[in-house]
Amino acid sequence: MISPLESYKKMFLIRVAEEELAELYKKEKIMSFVHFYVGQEAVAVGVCDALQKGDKALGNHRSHGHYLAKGGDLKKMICELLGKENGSAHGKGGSMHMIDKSVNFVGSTPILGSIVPISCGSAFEQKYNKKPDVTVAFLGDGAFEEGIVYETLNLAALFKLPLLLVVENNLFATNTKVKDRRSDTHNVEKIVTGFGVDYRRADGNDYEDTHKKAKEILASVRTGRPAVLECMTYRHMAHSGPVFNEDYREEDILEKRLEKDPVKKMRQIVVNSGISEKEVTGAEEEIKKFVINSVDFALKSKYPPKENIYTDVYA
Ligand SMILES: Cc1ncc(C[n+]2csc(CCOP(=O)(O)OP(=O)(O)O)c2C)c(N)n1
Repeated sequence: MISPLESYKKMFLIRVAEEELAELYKKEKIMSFVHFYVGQEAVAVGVCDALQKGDKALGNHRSHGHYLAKGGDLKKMICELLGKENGSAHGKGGSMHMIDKSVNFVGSTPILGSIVPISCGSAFEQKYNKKPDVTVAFLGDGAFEEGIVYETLNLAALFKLPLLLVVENNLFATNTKVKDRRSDTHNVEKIVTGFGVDYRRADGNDYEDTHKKAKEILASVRTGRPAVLECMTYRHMAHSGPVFNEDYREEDILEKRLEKDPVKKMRQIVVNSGISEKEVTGAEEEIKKFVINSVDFALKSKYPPKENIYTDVYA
């Protein structure tokens, strides 16, 4: 069993790493779009804590948190963002193409919905080869509106695949609200269950609720009942880049978001579990040091040599 402190450390690592990366972004050290995960940490960690080693995960354009929660290497991740050779894709993928087979992070792609059929293929392979593993795909509420999602739900139910789609509903797709994109009667649960796929909803700002529901639903996913877990969450930063506040979110004011800060909430759970304030602060200091060292390592790492320009490139 994973202790609350272990889970908190993972959430805190994601938070601090993202905040440091935001600083690098402002200094123009990252030469691509970056979609920060700040505010959604309880989803990645809550779900990944319920996974087993052999289980596979895929992500989207906002996947630093998914990658780290699945056991990814922070140094490799920062190198990848900076286009360095030590990166998880040798600096050729960048922020939106996280991949690391050593931790069964199959990959992430920014074309909305594109990982959904790939994750279905992965789940098909697991079932076909009688493996005990499942595949989990993380996607946003916007991506969940792509047509390919519904074709995939149909196939996953038909073939009884061990597939879990985790929908991170942060209420926005770029700057368009869910309620401006869907009819009043749109009902995700009815749509999903209409295909014969199980559905659960979790408070994605709350590690415990997300983890509990992920654990429960994964037990049946593992038996070949595909499912959707919709996690209600907030992103604290802009759609892309590190700006904190945006004027299109009038009903989603900053204070309301910060009140539900999942990292703050998890810290309280750790303290309530009997861990001393001193131990928690000590762990936080260690993580901050680790993040600073990792950034330093990435800044000092080399860019890939020119002769590798066609290596690992599909042509
Ligand atoms: C097929 C496709 N259409 C449009 C875009 C441009 N785009 C990138 S992210 C995004 C919003 C995604 O929203 P959501 O899936 O809810 O994820 P979030 O950014 O909220 O985490 C859009 C429209 C894209 N990448 N792919």
